[in-house]
Amino acid sequence: MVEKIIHQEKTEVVQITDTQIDVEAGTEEFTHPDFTHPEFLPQTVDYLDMDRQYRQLMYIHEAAIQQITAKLNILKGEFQFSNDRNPISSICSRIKSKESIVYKMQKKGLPFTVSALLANIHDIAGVRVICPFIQDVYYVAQMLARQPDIEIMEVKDYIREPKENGYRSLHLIATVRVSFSNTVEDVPVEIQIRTIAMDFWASTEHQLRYKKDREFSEKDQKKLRHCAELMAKADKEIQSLAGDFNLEQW
Ligand code: 0O2
Repeated sequence: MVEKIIHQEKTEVVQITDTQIDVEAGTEEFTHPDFTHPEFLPQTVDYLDMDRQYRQLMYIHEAAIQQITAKLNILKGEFQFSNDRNPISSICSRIKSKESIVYKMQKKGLPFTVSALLANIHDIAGVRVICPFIQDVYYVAQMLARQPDIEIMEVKDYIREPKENGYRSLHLIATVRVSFSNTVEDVPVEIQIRTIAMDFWASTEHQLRYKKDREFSEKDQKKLRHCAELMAKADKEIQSLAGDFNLEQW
């Protein structure tokens, strides 16, 4: 059942259904709001090492995180008193580290300029939502898409189509409207939504991946993929148990 269709300007139609999210993305590139407006960022030199400029940028994204997190906490709180159970287990967030930004820009072959950063890196602000059941993941995405000041720009459904290494998660790139003293800006945030089992796998895999003195062998990768399959199987069985117990679904 199609719950909501969001028509975005010119290029995209995002359809959110009970069990899936489809995006037909157009060919135009994602256009970032103009954070370089003189009200915000004095455009003296367009280099990332301009400390003040960089800190201002991070502040704008931090504000967007606060906005999304507040919305999610309000939804979580609402479920606490009005329902038997909660589709949100926990919420966490991070601002992408400078090292991670530089690494990603290098990987994409981008020049180290503010404009290249804003046009190409959309996960400076990141929020992660952990849910008990797979169905909750899509429900949380629907709730966010229904918010009037949030626009879903892009959906990557790594649950329906897991990454080759076994990674599963629903990723949304959304903009959230943030009011500052002189302007209102739609700031991009990457929202990762996944189950407890998916998060267990991703968090441990992340730790292993960043263990610098050991490379993943073919055998390690196979083991990890196997663990991801086990998590996926557990998620499916738990979801079916939820049905057997008539646990509230949305
Ligand atoms: P960190 O430390 O979270 O900043 P794109 O943004 O489309 O140009 P990208 O960044 O590959 O390309 O997008 P994608 O696939 O949506 O991944 C973004 C984030 O998802 C990653 O951020 C991770 O947080 C998470 N992620 C993606 N794949 C994996 C994976 O295989 N394992 C784990 N544990 N996490 C993953 P960063 O920038 O890699 O890191």
